[in-house]
Amino acid sequence: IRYRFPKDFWWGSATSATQIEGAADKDGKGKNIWDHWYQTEPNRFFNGVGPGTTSRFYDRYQEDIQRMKEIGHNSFRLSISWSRMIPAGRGEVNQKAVYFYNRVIDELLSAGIEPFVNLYHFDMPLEMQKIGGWTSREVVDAYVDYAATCFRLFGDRVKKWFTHNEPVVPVEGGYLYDFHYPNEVDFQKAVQVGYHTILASAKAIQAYREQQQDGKIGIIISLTPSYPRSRHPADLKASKIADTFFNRSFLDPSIKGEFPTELVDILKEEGYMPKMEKKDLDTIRQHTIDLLGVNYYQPRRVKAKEHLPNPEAPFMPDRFFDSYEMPGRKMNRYRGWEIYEKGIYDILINLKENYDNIECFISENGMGVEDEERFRDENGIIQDDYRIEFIQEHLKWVHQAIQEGCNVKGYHLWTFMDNWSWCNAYKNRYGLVSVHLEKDGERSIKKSGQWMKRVSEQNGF
Ligand code: BGP
Repeated sequence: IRYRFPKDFWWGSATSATQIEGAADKDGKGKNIWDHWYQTEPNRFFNGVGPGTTSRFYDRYQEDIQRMKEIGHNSFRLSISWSRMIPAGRGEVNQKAVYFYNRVIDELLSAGIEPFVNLYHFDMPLEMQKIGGWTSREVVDAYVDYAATCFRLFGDRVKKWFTHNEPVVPVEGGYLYDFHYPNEVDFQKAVQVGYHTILASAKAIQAYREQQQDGKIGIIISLTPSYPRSRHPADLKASKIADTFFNRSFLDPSIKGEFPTELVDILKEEGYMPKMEKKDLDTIRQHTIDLLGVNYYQPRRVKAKEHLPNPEAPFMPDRFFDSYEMPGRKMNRYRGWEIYEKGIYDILINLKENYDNIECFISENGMGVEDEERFRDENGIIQDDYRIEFIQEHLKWVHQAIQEGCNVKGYHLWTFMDNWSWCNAYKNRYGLVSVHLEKDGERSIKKSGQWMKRVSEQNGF
C-alpha cells in the first residue's frame, strides 16, 4: 500500500434528504421549495422528473445501509428534511419523521457506520419560504428551534452535526444567478440570506452547546480555490476578491467568528450591508465550529475585468473579476466543471496555515457522468474506471496534505447511490451504487463501489 491513511480515517459518502428519500408527500411530510418548484415548473430544469422520483431511501433504507456496510463505509452523511420533521417549518413535530430518522440512525449504528447529520441541504419548507425564506429573521428563529429539536431527539446517538451544506449555493442560486428557488436576482437579498445563514448556524451551535451535548458540530462549505490568470497585480486582486466573496464570506465567520473586512468594506461602500441586530456579531464570534466539512468539485479561474462593468446592470460579485478558461484544463464535460485535483491540497494547506489547522474532512467530492448504462458489462456491473481514477487522484493530494500536517479526518464521496439532483434530475450519475429507475430503482454496486471497499478495508491504496 503506497498511500496509507491515518488510523480511524472516515471512509464514506454523502447524501441529502430531498435527493434520495422520495416519499415527498408521504407520512405527513410538508412541502419544501423543491416540491413546489417542480409542481409549478416541471420542465424548467428537471426534465419532467421531480423530487418524488428518487431512489426511495425512505422505504428502502435498510437494504441501502446493508450495501453501505458491504462497500466498507464506516461513516455516512445524510440530511434531515426540515419539512418532514416539522411540516410547516415551525410548530408541530411529525412523529412519523421522528420514527423514520430514529430507525435510520439505529440501523446505521448497528451496521458499524457513524451517522454524520446535516440539518439543512437547500430544502426550505415552503411555509417558511412564503414568509421570506432566509431573508427573514423569523425563519432564522424557526430553524434554530428545528435544530434544537433534532439535537434533543437524536443527539444521544448522533455525535457529528452540521448546520448547513454549502451556504453559498442558496445565495448564488436563489438570489444571484437564477438556478435555485426563488430565482430572484437581488444582491441586497443575497447579502441578507448569506448573513442569516451564518447567524442561524452560530445560533444552532449555541443551542447545541447549551444542551451540553458531547458530540461535535460544524458546517459544510463548498470551497472553490481561486487561481489568478497571471501574477499581474490586477489579476491577483481580482482573484482575491472572488475568493473573499465565494469562500471567505462563509469560512471566516464559521471558523474565526468574523466576516472578512474586505467584504464588509465593499458592502459598506456599495450600500449593501445586511440588516442586523445588536448582539448578532457577538453570537457569531462566540459560537464557531468544531469541525469543518469541505466540499470540493472545481477551482475558480479568475482574471481582471476586461471591460468596465455596466453601471446600469444589477450589482453582482463578478463586477470585480472575469472568469477565465485556462487553456488545456481538464474537464468533466458532462457537468461542465474543471477537474483540478491539486485544488483539494491547496484548500487543506490554506486551512492549516490560515485557519488554525481546524479539524476537517472532505465531505463531498465526486464526478457526475451521463448515461452510465453504456458502461454496464455482461455481469451487470458498471465499469466506472473514470470515477476510480478521479477519487484516487484526489486522495493522493489529500494524503500529501496529511503528510504535511493537515488535520484531515476523512473522505466522503458524493455520493452513495445515483440520486435526483437540483438542476438536472437524473442526467448525471454520481453514485458508488447505481439505481436503475426503469427497473423499479434496482440497485447494483459499481466497480468504484468495490474499489472503495478495498480502500476502506486497507485504509489506503
Ligand atoms: C453539491 C451539492 C449536492 C450535489 C452535488 C453535485 O453542490 O451539495 O447536493 O448535488 O453538488 O452537483 P449536481 O448534482 O448539481 O451535479
